[in-house]
Amino acid sequence: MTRVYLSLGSNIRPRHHLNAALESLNAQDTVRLLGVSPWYETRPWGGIAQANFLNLACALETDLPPSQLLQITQGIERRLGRVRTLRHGPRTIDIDILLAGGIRLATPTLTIPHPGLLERDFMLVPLLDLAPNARLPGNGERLSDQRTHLIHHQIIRRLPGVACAGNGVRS
Ligand code: PH2
Ligand code: MG
Ligand code: MG
Repeated sequence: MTRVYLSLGSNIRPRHHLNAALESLNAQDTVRLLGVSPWYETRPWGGIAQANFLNLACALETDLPPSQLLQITQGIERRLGRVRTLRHGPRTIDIDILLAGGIRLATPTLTIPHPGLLERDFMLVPLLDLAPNARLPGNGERLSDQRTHLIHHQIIRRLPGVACAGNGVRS
């Protein structure tokens, strides 16, 4: 089993699409959803004027290799109406793989750890909520030590009323 952390984001009916994506992940036979971070309202990163996002992270366990997990997450994105028009533009749902156990991977379609993880607060901060002791594969650096090196600070606020369902997630 591999412990995987995903980053989810949406700025088109974000509450609806994030809930729908989490339900779809939970409904997969091949993955076990372990926990969901608090939800964050974030300013758009990437230089395009667009609506604010909601971002969160979730933890799951799976036996699937990352390439097959990507097929699943892209299937969910398609079903939730994701249309790839503008790079970094508005989206109903974006599901990115942040970490997958001790795996390091760089292919044309998938890079793990996600290249934005150490730069964008909306990826790192929810992950640390879920997994405060998480480490980077390879050098084993603690992700919590990387927080001061973030370059993109998009988080506006943590949404109230959505508790961190870290139910049994150990990192
Ligand atoms: N995703 C993007 C582009 N910009 N900005 C925020 N705040 N959150 C995102 O998830 C996001 C973004 C491309 O994946
Ligand atoms: Mg993304
Ligand atoms: Mg993506």
